Amino acid sequence: MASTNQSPFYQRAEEEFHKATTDEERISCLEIMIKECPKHKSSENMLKNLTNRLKKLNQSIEKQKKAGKSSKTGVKKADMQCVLTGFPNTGKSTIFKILTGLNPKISPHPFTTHQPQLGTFKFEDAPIQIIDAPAFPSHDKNFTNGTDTLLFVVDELSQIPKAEEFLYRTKAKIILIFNKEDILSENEKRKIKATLDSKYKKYNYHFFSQKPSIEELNNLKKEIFQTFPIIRVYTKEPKKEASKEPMILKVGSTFKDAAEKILKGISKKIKRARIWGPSSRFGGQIIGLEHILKDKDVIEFQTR
Ligand SMILES: Nc1nc2c(ncn2[C@@H]2O[C@H](COP(=O)(O)OP(=O)(O)O)[C@@H](O)[C@H]2O)c(=O)[nH]1
Ligand SMILES: [Mg+2]
Repeated sequence: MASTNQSPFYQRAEEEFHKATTDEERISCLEIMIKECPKHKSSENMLKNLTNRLKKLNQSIEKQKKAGKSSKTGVKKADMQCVLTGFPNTGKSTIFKILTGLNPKISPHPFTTHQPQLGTFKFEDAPIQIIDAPAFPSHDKNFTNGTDTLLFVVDELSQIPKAEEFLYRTKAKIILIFNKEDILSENEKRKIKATLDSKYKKYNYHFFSQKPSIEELNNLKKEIFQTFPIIRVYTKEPKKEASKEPMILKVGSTFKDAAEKILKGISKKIKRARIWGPSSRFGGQIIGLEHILKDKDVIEFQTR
């Protein structure tokens, strides 16, 4: 692949492609290369070549998945996952502790977090997985590129442009957390806000500090929750209460998707299904497998 005359992003992705150690990394590089590759006649072959490689890698990953091998991070990804990311000492581990109640190492020395730490917090009744991962530049690209939502923690504006080189190829939604609000004067905070609103408009930002009020904490949780394209669906057995813990499904999921998530193959054995909640015309409506569910639906079904 000749990379001369390609965009800097292309060249960078190509470099990283050659250094990549996992198929996931190779795929994200190729996706950028394909996006950046000029779409005219003279690069047709090159584009084809890239697309073929991508296809093969995707197939190989599918195979690995079927064989039950986990990805390189060694972390089983939950339905909703977010990763704390940013430079050392910005307060990531402190936020992890506040959200999860777990005790990671917190210290004024940079790079205290060497191993990713895994935790969970709840927004309302839905569990969200959170990972306190090593700081830039020793971050794990599989986390920053592969997670659903990045909590990008900064305590200085200058960290934003510096981080972009680590974040440019992530597929995750990003919430920028401007941390250590407690040490900012009103005037400093106002200036920072103005810069975020003008120069860094693409980020949803959130001021935070180590002693948040219940309301501030809940607002952060809610904002994180809202980045996930999911719905919560509850199951119930006839004449019983609905489950307290929801199932988490992608937006647009059908009743069949829900049933299959409970038990693979079960949808073929369903005799009757009923629904209550936002997607039902009336409580207890009988539905078919293709019925599209909405957030907070309750489903009940009997099998043959
Ligand atoms: N003033 C202030 N200091 C904080 C805050 N959050 C964390 N720190 C301090 O910043 C340092 C680094 O925190 P840590 O959570 O280990 O950062 P990490 O390296 O990003 O994980 C520690 O000395 C913390 O006590 C905050 O909201 N306000
Ligand atoms: Mg840390």
